[in-house]
Amino acid sequence: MPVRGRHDFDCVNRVSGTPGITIQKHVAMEQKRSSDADHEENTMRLQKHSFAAMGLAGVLAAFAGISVVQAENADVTYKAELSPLNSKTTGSEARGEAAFTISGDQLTIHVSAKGVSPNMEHLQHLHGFAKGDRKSKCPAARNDTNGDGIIDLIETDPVAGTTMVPFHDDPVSMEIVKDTYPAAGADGSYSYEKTVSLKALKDAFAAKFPGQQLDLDRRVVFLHGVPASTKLPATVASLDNIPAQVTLPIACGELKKAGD
Ligand SMILES: [Cu+2]
Repeated sequence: MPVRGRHDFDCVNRVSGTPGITIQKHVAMEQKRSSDADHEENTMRLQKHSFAAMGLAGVLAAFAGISVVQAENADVTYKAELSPLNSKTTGSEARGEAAFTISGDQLTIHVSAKGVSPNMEHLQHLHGFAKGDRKSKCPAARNDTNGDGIIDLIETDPVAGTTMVPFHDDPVSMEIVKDTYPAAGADGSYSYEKTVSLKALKDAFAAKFPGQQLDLDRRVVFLHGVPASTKLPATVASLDNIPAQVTLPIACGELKKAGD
């Protein structure tokens, strides 16, 4: 089978420093193998190449007209591309992606970030308007209303709204002040993933923001935080007694339903 032959080549090539010799040996061995052994090997290869296999399955299904059925049962995903904010202050361009995948009652929240201050926790939230049906936007330079060169958390309110859902170890708690937000490694990156009950989160959301629904496609995701040692002008505002370094917005992205 030509497809299997191709996989053999790929696998050997990846693990071998001298692909030419190994491939020859491999092919020779392969020819001697019984069909049982072949079957077992094929199963392993299929697992290794499951992405490729899924891609092919998807294409085949589309041609067979099964795609319509798949679309009805498919997961719904909302995504935001996170772009840097206040990079002059942070000294690096924080970027990333936030994805919310709904599958039945399961909502899986995934945030990946890079270019953030290393070795520290980063607050990350869903922000939005607690009143009306306004769509949030990420702030721009013009939202630095006091002209101190920094868009602080309070200055994001008029365009993005308020802090709504925390992405730490327990989003359903809706507790914003918590020390279980993800921490970046020494390389200034992190990956956060949490699955919650969609119903539980919707209920908690409605209880905290009466008259509002989660409405992911009109919300934004913010990442926050620079090291405590970062010098900030006294004009940089924060929430309550939280140091401005902790809440400083470093990246933002507007959520869109995937495929829209
Ligand atoms: Cu926030």
